Amino acid sequence: MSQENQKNLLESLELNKKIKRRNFISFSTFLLVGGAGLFSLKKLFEAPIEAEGGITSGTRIPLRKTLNNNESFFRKFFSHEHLVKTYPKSMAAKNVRVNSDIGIEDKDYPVQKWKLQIHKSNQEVLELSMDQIKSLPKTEIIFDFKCVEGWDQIQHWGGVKFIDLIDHLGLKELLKHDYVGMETPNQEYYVGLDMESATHPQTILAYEMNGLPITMAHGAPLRLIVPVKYGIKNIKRIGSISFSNQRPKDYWAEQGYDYYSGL
Ligand SMILES: Nc1nc2c(c(=O)[nH]1)N[C@H]1C(S)=C(S)[C@@H](COP(=O)(O)O)O[C@H]1N2
Ligand SMILES: [Mo]
Repeated sequence: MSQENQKNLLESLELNKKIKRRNFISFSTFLLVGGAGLFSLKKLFEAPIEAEGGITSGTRIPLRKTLNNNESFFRKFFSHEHLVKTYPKSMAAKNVRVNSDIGIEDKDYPVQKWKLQIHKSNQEVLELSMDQIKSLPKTEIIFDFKCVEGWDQIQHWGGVKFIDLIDHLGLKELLKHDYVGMETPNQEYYVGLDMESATHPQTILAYEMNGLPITMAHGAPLRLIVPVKYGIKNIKRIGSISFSNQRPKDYWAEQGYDYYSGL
């Protein structure tokens, strides 16, 4: 072997060693990082599931914490100073879109006999007729109604602000709860709302659409219009309202949709 060749051989052996050392370091780092990842995953899966009973239960607590933090951020963002954009009446759709009809399929539902039930915390139930509701101050709103399925439409609704109704009934104590639950009379569709959104100044219990009584398909005689939320929360044909500190059951949250469903 020439001296030149020998030098090359020695150099390449040296290089091989270096590569081996580097490979060793990378591989160890890989093991360490991977191991740490597995460890936190293991911790996550060993973490207790959120207490049973709540609709969002079934999520590991560390994940639930992140979701809850996001939610409190959005709650502040949609505080009562933040109003949804409104439009002139002339821009409101004449042919108002009808979406799903869960809980309101019955075409012969006796609207005349309908009464709104308000469950007070002490098991007492208050019943209100449509005339009583209509005697309260009326609020109208023209806004862009948005459905999670990807459509939106400028619509004109009229009714009583949820906050005004509670106020006029002298039930402000009930607003100390964290949540409001609403169900159709047959209890087949139901929504849960955080108190901030329920008492938002643009949230109304609507009995009019384009200045006329709400049609059956749109939720006669009374439906929720909560402009800070997607359509799914805007329950048609409200039968009862209740208050709680735990999340009320929510039809679409049970199907995996975001409980909050804010815009
Ligand atoms: N009772 C009841 N309310 C409901 C629904 C429903 O299926 N049943 N669908 C929701 C959805 S997904 C949307 S987008 C709106 C649609 O209201 P609209 O039919 O008046 O357009 O109602 C919401 N409220
Ligand atoms: Mo929707």
